[in-house]
Amino acid sequence: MLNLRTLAKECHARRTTDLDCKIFYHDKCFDGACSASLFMRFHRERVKTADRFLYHGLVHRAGALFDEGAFVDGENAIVDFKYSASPKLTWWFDHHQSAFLTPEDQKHFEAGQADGSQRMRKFFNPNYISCTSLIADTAQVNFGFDTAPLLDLIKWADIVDGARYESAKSAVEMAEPAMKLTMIIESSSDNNLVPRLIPLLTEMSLQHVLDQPFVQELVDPLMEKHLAALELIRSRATVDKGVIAFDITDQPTEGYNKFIPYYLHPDATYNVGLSKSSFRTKVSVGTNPWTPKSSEHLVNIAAICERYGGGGHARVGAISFPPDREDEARKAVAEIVAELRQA
Ligand SMILES: [Mn+2]
Repeated sequence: MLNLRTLAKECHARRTTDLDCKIFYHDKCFDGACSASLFMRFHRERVKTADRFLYHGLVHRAGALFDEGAFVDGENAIVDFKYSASPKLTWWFDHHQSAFLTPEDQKHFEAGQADGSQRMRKFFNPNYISCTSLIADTAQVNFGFDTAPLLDLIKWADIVDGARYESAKSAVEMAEPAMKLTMIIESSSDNNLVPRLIPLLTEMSLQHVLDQPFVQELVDPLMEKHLAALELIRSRATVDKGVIAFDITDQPTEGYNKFIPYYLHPDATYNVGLSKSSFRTKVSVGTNPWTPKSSEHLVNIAAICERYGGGGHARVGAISFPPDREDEARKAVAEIVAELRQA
């Protein structure tokens, strides 16, 4: 059966002369979906070497992140996700502080920049709030790409990825279309949803994307789940010395609005949450985006998460453990909570 299927695939590959560009993007992430969409439009308008675009979501998990076999023979692009030293990787854009899984990966990237061979193909800048804005600026400056029709998308990618919401209230009550789309992207368990959204995000307004029937039908049930998560976290969260901690591993979830803790406890500075989904136990560590504390008084969250094999940004990060390693995850939570309470 397997052989037949492989054979059928090979025959298909030989028949087709289409040039594929496969875009690997940070899955379950608004910026990841916007990055994939913007990259696709830039490639279609300015690079013009692909007949067909394919989309493949990537998530952080314990162990290997990339399956070498997923790369295609045409062009492969990774956006808003960690670097791969694979010779099959054509394009790479990332803005995460923890962009390299290993020092070898970083050396490989730096060698391509130093000899100039990859300088117009692989781009890393952790100063960008969103990967979408990194791709937009890079495409405009280096390739003459017109970003004018996409300014609203870029603005919202920055707001969402940079957690630059006006208030915890606006982030949790989600009146704006970008926030409802974020909720849908972060919590959908349908692997086909984001690949359907990606081509639309650079073609129509966010409101228009939200109004699509296949999107709209997801809103009400997710709002109900969102309110249930709000109540669950309300019942579990404890606050001590400015650090919120909660454990909802007994109620597996594919994601929750990460501003709920600050909505419930606006005076807290940090939040450490332990949750569980089908494929991982996740420790989420965050800084209250509305804290009055200045950045020099805040702890670097990426540095903490990296010590446990996770990563992220200065203000927010995460660590993934295999689903059956809850004990290790719980130990990490206790240590991180203690460290943040002392900070
Ligand atoms: Mn991002």
